[in-house]
Amino acid sequence: MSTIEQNAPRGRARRTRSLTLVGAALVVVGGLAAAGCTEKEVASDDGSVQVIEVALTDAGCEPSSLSATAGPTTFKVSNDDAGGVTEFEVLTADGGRVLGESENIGPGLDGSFSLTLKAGSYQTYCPGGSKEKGTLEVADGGSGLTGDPAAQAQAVSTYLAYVQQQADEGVSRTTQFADAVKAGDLAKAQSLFAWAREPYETIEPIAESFGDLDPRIDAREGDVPAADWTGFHRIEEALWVQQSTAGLAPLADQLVADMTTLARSIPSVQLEPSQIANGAVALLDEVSASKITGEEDRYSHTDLADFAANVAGAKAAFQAVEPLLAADEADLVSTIQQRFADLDTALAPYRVAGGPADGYVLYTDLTPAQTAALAGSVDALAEPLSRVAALVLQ
Ligand SMILES: [Cu+2]
Repeated sequence: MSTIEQNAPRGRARRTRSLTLVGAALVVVGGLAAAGCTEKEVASDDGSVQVIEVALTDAGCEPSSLSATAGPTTFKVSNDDAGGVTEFEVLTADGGRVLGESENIGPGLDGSFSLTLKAGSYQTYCPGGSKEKGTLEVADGGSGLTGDPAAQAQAVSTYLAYVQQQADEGVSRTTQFADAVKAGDLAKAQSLFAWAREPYETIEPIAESFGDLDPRIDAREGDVPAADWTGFHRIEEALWVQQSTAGLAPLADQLVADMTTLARSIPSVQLEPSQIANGAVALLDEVSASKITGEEDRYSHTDLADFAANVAGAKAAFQAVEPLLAADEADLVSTIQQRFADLDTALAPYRVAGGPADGYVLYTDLTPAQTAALAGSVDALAEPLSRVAALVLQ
């Protein structure tokens, strides 16, 4: 589980906590909303994006009843001083599925996420508020989306092909890792650990959409009750702290089984281009929250391998949706490409042939100044990348 649990240094007065991709497609919910008062700018014929501002307060989401028009929508979520409410979600009318969310927005922070809203009723949810649930009514916008459906479908299928390939590779690598664990070969198991994780780390936002699969595969100690702790990091703890493979066979088998379940579940994933773009940003947030901090691989210190995998996954997601950006977004595209290249350059000094973190040095070999410089490169990329989701909808 690599959702953000710790605040990473981002060097902004008001930090922006970004969005989490949720691997569920928006569905058309039957029935058009009554024409309520629409309070914010509305997607217009020129394809601009409507912006809905939501404040987190101790009472819950403010306002608690929202109106919008079908089309591309960016939710801007801010929290001035609500200590107990840090998250805003948009859910289906029955509350069964999260369609988009912005989380870890503590006092003084803000965040945003984008969705393509279809006409119908939705729930909003600000857990921890005195009134947690609210409503979102979306009226038919008439003209609907202006995007090219064939190009959008192509972007989704390009990305899902990448996800499937990574998931399959994850099964293969995890199987080899599990075999070393089960053979009692401590040195080999340790040497395969970072390598086995990489495919998972490239597609983690997708995995997170499958209920408890991500915690089963990737939870850290304390994320789940001790008796339920399984997956990569449970095995990592035994290999590095206990220096032993004793008793790990069932955990190794379960890890392979869970990775196999993930790979088999990919064909059922439904996505919209905006969710792919949101996922790219979510992967960079993973880097900031759990790799820059050395939190993720706290026993093996192989965080830089995960770091590189998160960035590779973000790049694949961006490349899938990049053809959907209008020609007049060429500057944004070249900025993002340059920042990916800059991040690669920033990582290059830590890449060593045969490095212990599958080609990288250990996290513990970095100085605080070096991790801060890497964090700066990640932030420099996250900022323009976070603007893509709203633009691919048009
Ligand atoms: Cu992770």
